[in-house]
Amino acid sequence: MTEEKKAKTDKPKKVADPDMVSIDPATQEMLARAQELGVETVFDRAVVMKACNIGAQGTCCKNCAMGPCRLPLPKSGIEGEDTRKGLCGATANTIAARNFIRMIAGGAAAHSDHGRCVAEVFLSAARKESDAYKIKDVDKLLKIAPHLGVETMVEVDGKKLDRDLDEIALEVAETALNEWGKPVGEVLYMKRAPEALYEKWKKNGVLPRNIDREIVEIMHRTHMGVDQDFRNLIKQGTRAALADGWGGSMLATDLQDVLFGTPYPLQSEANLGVMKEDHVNIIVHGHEPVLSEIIVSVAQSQEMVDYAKSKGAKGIQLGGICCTANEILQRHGVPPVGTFLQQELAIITGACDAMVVDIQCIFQNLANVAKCFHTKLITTHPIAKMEQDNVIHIEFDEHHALEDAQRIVKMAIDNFENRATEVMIPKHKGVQIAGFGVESIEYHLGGTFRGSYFTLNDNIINGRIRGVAGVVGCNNARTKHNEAHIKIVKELIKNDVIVLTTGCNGIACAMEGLLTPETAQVFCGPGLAEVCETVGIPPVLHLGSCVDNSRILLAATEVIKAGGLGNDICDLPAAGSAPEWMSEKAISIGHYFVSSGVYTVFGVTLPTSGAPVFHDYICKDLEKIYGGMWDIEPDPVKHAQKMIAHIDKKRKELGIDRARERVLMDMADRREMEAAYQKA
Ligand code: XCC
Ligand code: SF4
Repeated sequence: MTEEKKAKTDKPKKVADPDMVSIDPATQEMLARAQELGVETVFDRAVVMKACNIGAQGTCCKNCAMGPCRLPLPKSGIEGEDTRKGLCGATANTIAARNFIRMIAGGAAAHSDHGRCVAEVFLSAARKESDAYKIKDVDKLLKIAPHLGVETMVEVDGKKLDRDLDEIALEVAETALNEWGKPVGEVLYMKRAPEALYEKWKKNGVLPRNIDREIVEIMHRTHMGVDQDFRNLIKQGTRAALADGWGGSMLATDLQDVLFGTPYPLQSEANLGVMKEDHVNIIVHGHEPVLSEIIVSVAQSQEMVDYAKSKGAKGIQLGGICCTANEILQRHGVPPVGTFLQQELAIITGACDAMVVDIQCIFQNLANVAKCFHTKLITTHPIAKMEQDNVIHIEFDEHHALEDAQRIVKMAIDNFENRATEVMIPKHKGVQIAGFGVESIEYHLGGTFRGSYFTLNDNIINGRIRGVAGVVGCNNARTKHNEAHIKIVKELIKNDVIVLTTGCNGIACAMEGLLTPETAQVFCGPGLAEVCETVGIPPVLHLGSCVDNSRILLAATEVIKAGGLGNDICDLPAAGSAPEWMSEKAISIGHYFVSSGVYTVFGVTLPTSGAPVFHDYICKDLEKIYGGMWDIEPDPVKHAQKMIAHIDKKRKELGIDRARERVLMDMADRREMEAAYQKA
């Protein structure tokens, strides 16, 4: 080795500055602790490894072995004709569009395959093949059945009678499963959208035929030498994304609700501070709640609690990470221990006795971190294993789910006494109310006697609520953890925009304490504060996991149905946002929102910047087709302001912009009057 090279390798490894990479004190403390222990995390890797600029621009094609063909945008931009092309002649626009819709395929596949797995468990429950799974929410079953064309009544001797529930469940299960691969027809749930929107999709030829087919067709069309028109490519992206949002994801949400219960608001906490030093800590991480549901019930059983006590623990503390966390939060109040970027940190507390992972958003580095501690890292899904040899695989099967869960919980308890390193759990945690959904918004904003969306609509029309924002999605190690999430949400509620949240944004908001009704008085504009106070809801409503973005679509549809705010989702004073996105799922979600008529702003970056024509097409031209379009804005305040500007534009189009001015004047008038009154 030359002297020069040696000097390079001897240099101390660069690490992240905890205060610079997260706004969350618990994360900062744990990251400092990790560095003290010499355990590397994603934050450190992000400092050492830079992202590839050409990939980030979306203009690297490796769809055949004549490439990778790399087409970076020249620093000075492009004047005149864009002559960049790959070996086959593919333009930057074609390459970026192909890459973009392959991301949609990845995201739609992830959500939808999750949905399929739930549908399979649902079928085995309907067939009564499993002790662990039963139909829990009959109301929801009866509510979704008609959307799948399943009769809930039967005619016997000329009389209409309620149909047998088992029969309904079985037909729902079979029809639902068929949605993935049926040979003819279209995805049934598309008809749940407002009629105007459905007709728009039909006219543009983007109604998905079945869920799997649209994903497969993306892989075909983006294969070397097939579809080479970015407009036609994104059209297929639209079909697949719609099959995700209104198909796979919506079915996942619905069937999970029927199996495990429709969420209703409940209180919980969030952040690493929910872990307990004197308890057995079991953390479930990933997305599919089918196993974690059973783990929750097993861990809460007296038998297991007693067993934990026999091993010297005071009890069992469950926690979640990512969307598995959101699933068991919204149905059982189990607290999330953190967002996506905190997964390694949960182990570094030294108090995580088992981390049980299923699918999606799981760092392979968890295995390397777990090696430094006593933590048992358990993979549970046949499609998601890890190569490291310290990882234990306990394959989950719905037919012996109870035994699997018992084995896992017992393993965690037995591991409690193996804790070696000094435990360090940050104290920080936030209180939250979570578990909102289409049904509970109806209940809360409709009042006890009038369960409907009229009250919400009234308050939007009269301007107390300026508009509705869906703020969702991941963390991204290329940007400061949670900073954009929190700044954007605060800016929105300050301007009377009510926020619906899911995914890691929901967890971030919970950690910051934004999910409590009390927040309204501190951070909200006067109109939204008044509504929140009157009905007793937080200004930020947590609607669940990533697949539960389908709840936002349906809530928007309910708002249209209640009347007075147009007849299509694109008429609503509403906008979408993913401040710190990173996953392919986020692109699929973003695109089904755009194609459903929602102006959707992403933070960080968009992998389209290297192909200006394609970029403009999805950020401008799509609005003319679907009423929604993409945008990118890394600056959090500007990001929120763009959403608000869009909301105001829609208010104006609806002719309700003046109402809001009046409301604000009313508030000022009232204050003046109050001041005068007090002086008198
Ligand atoms: Fe994963 Fe769903 Fe993203 Fe969080 S938000 S990082 S996808 S867990 Ni959906
Ligand atoms: Fe290059 Fe075309 Fe092959 Fe892509 S498909 S790698 S652009 S030759």
